[in-house]
Amino acid sequence: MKTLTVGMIGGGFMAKAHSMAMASVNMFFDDGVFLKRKTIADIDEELARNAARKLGFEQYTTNWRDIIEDPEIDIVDIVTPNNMHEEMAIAAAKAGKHIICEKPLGRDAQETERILEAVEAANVKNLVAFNYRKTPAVALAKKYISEGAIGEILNFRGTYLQDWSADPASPLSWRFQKEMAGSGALGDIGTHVLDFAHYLVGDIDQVMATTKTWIPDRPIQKGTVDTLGNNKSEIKELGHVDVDDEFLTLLRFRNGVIGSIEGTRNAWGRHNFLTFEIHGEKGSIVFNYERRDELQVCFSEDPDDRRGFKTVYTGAAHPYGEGLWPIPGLGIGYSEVKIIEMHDFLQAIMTDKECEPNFRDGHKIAKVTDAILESSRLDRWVATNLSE
Ligand code: NAI
Ligand code: SOE
Repeated sequence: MKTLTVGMIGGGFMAKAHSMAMASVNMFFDDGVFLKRKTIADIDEELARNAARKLGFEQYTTNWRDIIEDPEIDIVDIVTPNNMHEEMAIAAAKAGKHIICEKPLGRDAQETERILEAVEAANVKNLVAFNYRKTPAVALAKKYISEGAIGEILNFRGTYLQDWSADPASPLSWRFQKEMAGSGALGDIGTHVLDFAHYLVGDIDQVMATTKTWIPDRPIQKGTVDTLGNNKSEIKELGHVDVDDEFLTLLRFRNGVIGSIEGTRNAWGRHNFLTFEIHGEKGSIVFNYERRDELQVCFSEDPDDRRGFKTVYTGAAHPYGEGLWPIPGLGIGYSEVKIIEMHDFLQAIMTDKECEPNFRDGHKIAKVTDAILESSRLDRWVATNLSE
């Protein structure tokens, strides 16, 4: 068993998810690697100390560069707000560390291009955390599509609807500030659906979009962690939201497929309503992350009196089934999805293969994201220029 040593930067929500995956991955998959959680960094000292204790790190620091400069550290895991990804990822690449970086890879495609250049020059493994494509049902959809089970794809419809910011009292965290987030619902949740589209259908060539900010001002939030609307601010003063609350976009894929995506964090009653529906010449596939054990499929070749959607519950017979629970329906959760992501990252390191999705994928998604914002501004179709 090889040991690889980890430094994690950021001590909030994703620090917990990634640490849990690091602690559990060996219980599910045999990758031949043990991850030693050495150092966690957070700018908030109390938070860093607590994160180290709770998440199983040997030590903490308030200076993330301590992690970069530590020669024992093999892997840097970046789970900070989006504005820090570029500086941290480039420094980690220059120090020769393998990198996991949360999505979106950067605030815009200029940043992601520089990050991509750095990892390619350093030849280090790099994974961008579009974890939802690791859900077994989504990997199964990919398998059906690759095997031609629904024939040539005609269209892709995606949504990501949440409601944690629908209340105007939901505070002005970093996610509502362009300087830190880059964009709003688009970069935060839209990028996950764009990743589905990119993974399952292919490159997006053109977009026609509109964006909207419904709640222009919110109470200023105390502290550096975004509590996602769960704690109302004690501060009455309002600050300005300068990102989108909602976006809609039409898509033209390079292979001729057409599609649409919509995303909002202000849809009361929707929590993690991340869906896609794909129609092909020979059938259809439907997925909803709120029912993530299930893939709905319909095949045109079924007899007229039997044709309709059936539900496949993922289990041992499906992607990643060898490591997960032995009976379908026991339940795939966010934890399992993050464990699979970690397993794929370790596999890439151990077998010297490219990570999927990697920073090249993250850069492509950033180019599409930029084009969506540009299209909304210009009120016309905009090219994504993915091949440049
Ligand atoms: P969070 O607000 O819960 O935590 C961010 C942490 O980073 C805070 O503890 C903050 O103090 C720390 N931080 C800020 N600047 C820092 C610096 N210079 N050095 C060290 N620490 C610093 O944020 P969350 O939700 O964990 O998000 C982090 C990243 O993960 C974002 O890029 C976000 O888009 C992504 N994310 C991805 C999810 C997924 O499903 N893939 C889910 C949630 C977030
Ligand atoms: C908030 O919208 C959030 O935590 C996003 O940042 C994640 O990427 C998403 O997966 C869950 O919701």
